[in-house]
This record gives sequence, structure tokens and C-alpha cells, in this order.
Amino acid sequence: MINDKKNTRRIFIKNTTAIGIGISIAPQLIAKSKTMKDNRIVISTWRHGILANKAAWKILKNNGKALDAVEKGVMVTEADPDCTSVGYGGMPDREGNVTLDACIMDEKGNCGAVSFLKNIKNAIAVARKVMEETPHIMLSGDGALQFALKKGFKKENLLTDNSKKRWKQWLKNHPQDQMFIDQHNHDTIGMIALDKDGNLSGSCTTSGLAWKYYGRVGDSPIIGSGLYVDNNHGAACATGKGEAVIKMVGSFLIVELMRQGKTPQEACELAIQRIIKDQSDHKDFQVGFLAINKKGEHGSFAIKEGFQYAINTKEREELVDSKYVYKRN
Ligand code: SD4
Repeated sequence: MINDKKNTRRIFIKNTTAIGIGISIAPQLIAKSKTMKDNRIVISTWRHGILANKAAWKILKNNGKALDAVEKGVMVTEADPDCTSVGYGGMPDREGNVTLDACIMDEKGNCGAVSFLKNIKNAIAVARKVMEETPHIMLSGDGALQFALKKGFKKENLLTDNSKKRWKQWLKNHPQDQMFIDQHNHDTIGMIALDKDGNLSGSCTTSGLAWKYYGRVGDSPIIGSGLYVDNNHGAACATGKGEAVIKMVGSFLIVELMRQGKTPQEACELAIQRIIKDQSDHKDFQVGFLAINKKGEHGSFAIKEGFQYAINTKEREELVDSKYVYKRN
């Protein structure tokens, strides 16, 4: 009797799952057949996106996967000591520690992240290992470092002489919680890409806000805030003041808007409008969003003038000034 009940339940679950799978696979198949046209594209935040895109485009051009493109692309930025907001050479927190946040998401909805990671240059590669080689999504702090070392990553000092000098200068002047982000203090690289097979992936990596509190984590490693990918509809990423983006789960909102039929541009504009409506201090900071959809269309929008993004397609390779709401004064 008990066994019968169990069996009935098992059959029910089996059928439900089958129906569930039926529902979720069908749109994917439809989406894929619609996008068999080759719409390869990669876009990424700020000027440092130019070099990152070059590496990513090489992979996409050779029929590689979007996931590999977005990982290898941003690794270029992480390794560049002249980029003072990502990886090696990133600006430290107020106590002189360089701590990194990163996440990655693939076309199957898998994701991995690290936050508050010290002494490892390629945070994005550690995030990918979290995604592929653990049952978890995010590892943080000492645990993330321990994991990275076990996986063979090299421990190194990420604070360059230049970043140290700027930190020392900041300590001397100590402006109040400096949070404003613009092209002179540009941070995060967020990258989203569509490959030849019509698959989307994204990555996001940063040393976060300069002079942040020790232990502060921004939006960049948080799936849905700094990055979101839904292979049926689109992908989005964010840059700017992480606290503002976390509050409105920006990247998820944009992808959700695309799911409801908005273009990437409309979706980015609506998300920025949401910040402006709900966050009364929005004139004091910058947020910029990028989005792409399955057709390879893209969009971008920012609160303030100054946000730029790099784009590579079969036809284009350039740095573009994003549209925005407020002119800089
Ligand atoms: C953060 N969103 O840690 C990052 C910083 C950033 O452009 O993107 N700056 O809040």
C-alpha cells in the first residue's frame, strides 16, 4: 500500500517533470531556430573594453563559444596594470587591500561568482571554476582564495606602485566616502556576447569602488545585478555604483523587460528610469547598462554623460558614447 503510494507519487513527479521540460525546452528550440542567422556580437563596458573585445572577438570569429569569449576577453583587462579598476593594479579599499568581485553566466543558466577575493589576478577564471567544478554559485573571501589556490591559481600582490601611490594620496586628503564614478574613475568590465550558434553568455569583473570599506562587495559578482543571461531572450550587465544596481536588480530587470518584448535599448532606458524614479540621490552617481538580445541587437544607457562601451560585430569594431539622461556639468 505504502509502496503503491510512493509509486503513484513517483509517476506524478515524472509526468510533471516531463511537462515542465516540454514547456521550457520548446521556446529554446524556437529561439534557436529563429537565430540561426549569424548575428555574432560582443559588447563591453568602458574604454578598456576595446582590448578585451579584441580577445573575445578572436574567439567568436573562429566559431568559438560565447562563454569562452567573455571569460578570455575580460582576463585581458584583469591582467592590465594600467587598468586601475579591475584585477591586477586595481585601486584598493581604504585599508590598502585590493579585493576583487566577479561573476560569469553561460547559455544554460549556469553561473559562478567570487567576491572579496584577494591576491588572485584572474577572478573571472576562478568564478568559472566555481561554476563548473563546485555545487555552489559564489565563494567569498578566504574561502574563494583557498579554492583558487587549490585549483592552481598563483597568489600574487595585486597592489601596484601606482595604485599604492594613489591610495596614499587619498589617505592624506581623505575626501568623504568618495562614491562618484565617471570616466576618470571607471571601473568594472562587464561583457556580454552572442556566438555563431546563437548562444549568449556574460562576464563581469572588478576591483570595485576605490576606497571602499574593507569587506564591501558591490553588484558585479551578484547574478541578476551586475550580470544576467537568459539564453531565450538576452543578456545584460552593469557598471557604476553597485549599491544602486543591487537595489533594483538591474541586469535581471533588463533581461526581463526584453523577455516582455522590449528592445535592448528600451530595456536599458527603462532600467535607468527606474533608478531615477526610485533613488533620489541618483544625480550623485553614475550607472550604465549594456544589453544584447538573441537577434544580436544591442542597447546601452546611463544616468550621466561619459559612459562608453566597446562593440565588435562582423561590421563594426569601435568605442561608442552611450546615450544618457544628464549632461555632465
Ligand atoms: C561596484 N559596479 O563595485 C562596481 C563598480 C563599477 O564602474 O562598476 N564601476 O560597485
